[in-house]
Amino acid sequence: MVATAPPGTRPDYTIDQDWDAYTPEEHAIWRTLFRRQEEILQGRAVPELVEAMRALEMTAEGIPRFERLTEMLMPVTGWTIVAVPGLVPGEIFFEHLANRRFPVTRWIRTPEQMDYLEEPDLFHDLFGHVPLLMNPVFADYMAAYGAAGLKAKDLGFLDYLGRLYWYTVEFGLIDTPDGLRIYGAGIASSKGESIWCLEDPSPNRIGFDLRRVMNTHYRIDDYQETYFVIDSYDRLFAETTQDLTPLYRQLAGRPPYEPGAVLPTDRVYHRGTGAYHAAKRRAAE
Ligand code: HBI
Ligand code: FE
Repeated sequence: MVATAPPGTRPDYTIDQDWDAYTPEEHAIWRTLFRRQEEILQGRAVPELVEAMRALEMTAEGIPRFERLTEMLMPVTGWTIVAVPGLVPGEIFFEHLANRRFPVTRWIRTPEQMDYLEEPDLFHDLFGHVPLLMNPVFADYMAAYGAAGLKAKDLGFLDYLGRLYWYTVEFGLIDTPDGLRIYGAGIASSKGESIWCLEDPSPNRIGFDLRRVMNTHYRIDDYQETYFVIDSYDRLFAETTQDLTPLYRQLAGRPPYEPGAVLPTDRVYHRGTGAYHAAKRRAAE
């Protein structure tokens, strides 16, 4: 679903952030979310995520100014922050990423949406996605991903890249000497999933493999049944800058794996019990 562009949206779907228009209530929602998530991420997210927030002067004080973030981000990895009204068409999204412009949704969730909302809001995009753009390797991966998306679009293989994005940029885990850590924005911006993805026995935790990830369905409405674990951002960059066309052709026609599948070829960090999603399926019957 793509947001219909409200009046004043430019052809590339960007708008002005209009920081002065945020209400005290909206700043208060940012403060509540920031304080809660910053606490939860201690010891659960990669250290560079919290370090980057400090470097970007992103605090609980209030909603950051995109221009100020861009001033600090641009010299480090060449990325800029652009305001958008919400989800933008895939091609526009890839075009922005390929040109090192990260689209950040201007609106922030309401108090009723505090724990779950289906579309990315300002907190998801700023708190979840932007800090890692300060990491040079991850920042290069995101630009390479955008370029790959523009190529895949012409080839009709966007689904494969959508899954890659989902299982890395949104819901990725990374192996560190201190154990598994969160780097995916969809987890980092979510209270429940930040704890659940690492500590609950229910989900699988499986070593990242490009083919495997590109050919595995994901959940958009609930916690993931499987989290994929990388060993470095370098690996993501290296695999995404190769020519993916032969890989797409190999995968075309093979039915994707179910989200909860565990294959004999998988490097299994943790084989999940699946109890959480099984209980949900029973409750839905
Ligand atoms: N638009 N603003 C915005 N943010 C996203 O994360 C986003 C998007 N459009 C499409 C999209 N993500 C995904 O479908 C990508 O896989 C293309
Ligand atoms: Fe996102």
